Amino acid sequence: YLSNQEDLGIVAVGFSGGQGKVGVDEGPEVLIKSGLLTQLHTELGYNIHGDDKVHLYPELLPKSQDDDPPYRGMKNPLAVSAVTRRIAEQTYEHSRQGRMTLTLGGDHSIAIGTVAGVAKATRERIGRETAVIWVDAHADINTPEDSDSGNIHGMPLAFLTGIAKEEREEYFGWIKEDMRLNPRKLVYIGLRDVDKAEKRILREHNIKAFSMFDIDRHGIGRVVEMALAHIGNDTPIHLSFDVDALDPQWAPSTGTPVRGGLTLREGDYICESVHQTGSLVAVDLVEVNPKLAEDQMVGVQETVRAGCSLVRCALGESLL
Ligand code: B3U
Ligand code: MN
Ligand code: MN
Repeated sequence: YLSNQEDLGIVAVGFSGGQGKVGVDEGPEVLIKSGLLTQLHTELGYNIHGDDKVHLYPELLPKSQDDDPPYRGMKNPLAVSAVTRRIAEQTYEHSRQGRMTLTLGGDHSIAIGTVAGVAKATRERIGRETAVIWVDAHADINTPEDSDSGNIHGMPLAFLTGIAKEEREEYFGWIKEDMRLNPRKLVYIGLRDVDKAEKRILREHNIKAFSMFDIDRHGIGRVVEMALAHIGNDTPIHLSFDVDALDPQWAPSTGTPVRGGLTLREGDYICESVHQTGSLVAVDLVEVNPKLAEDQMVGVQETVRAGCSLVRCALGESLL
């Protein structure tokens, strides 16, 4: 194992500034209230580190929208940059100590912090580059200039890989070389809503991506096998799971649902397989928004159950 299997560092991030819909900041609270951390402790035997309180980072947020005007077309750039910088410190601290690191979001912009912090810690701890498996309906690799929405949750991988460049510290210039993700170590699973400019980036940088088409064609078993083969053995893996990778049938309570997604079993299978490698060092679960669902009660409950299942599978529930 590339992380200590007894110790789990938790970062619960109540943050929604990477996109426009309120409610995703309540995701971690709902996941925790449903008993997720208790299950991880009592059923899977992890020692839980880090406060179980949800971080809202009020001291880092600009006083008003007027204090955080768009920059290069990005919305809430100062807030997202400051919060993700702090998250990077939190995940770095857990990961440096060899803990498996679990981050509950929040929108997917928070992965700027989680990936940066874990990448730096893993470089220092075992001298290796971390690979990222990004499970998502979307590619989240828009540069600010390419983005139609200006939402930073559609950009994290552009900043993490260095494809989007920025000098100013307060606008993600804090992401230094030792925090970066090598584009060759990035693999996607589940894509089905990718912008034109993002497709060009994936092609130009030769980034490995398995879309829903590939899953239909080869089956989830073969796709995961190919994804892991691309990463290679003994490479630390950070699994960043956007709940919208699942079909809205399983996870309706999310900001940008896209039909034709993964079944819950396919999602769980990805998580189980990644756990089984023994190389997992960090997991993110993001974009659970309890305020969004056609049928509020049923939809939220289903999404939360699905999210908890994914996390438990990634942390070893299915091992016999
Ligand atoms: N690619 C679009 C849409 C999107 C990305 N991530 C989500 N939605 N969740 C964008 O806004 O960049
Ligand atoms: Mn995403
Ligand atoms: Mn998504």
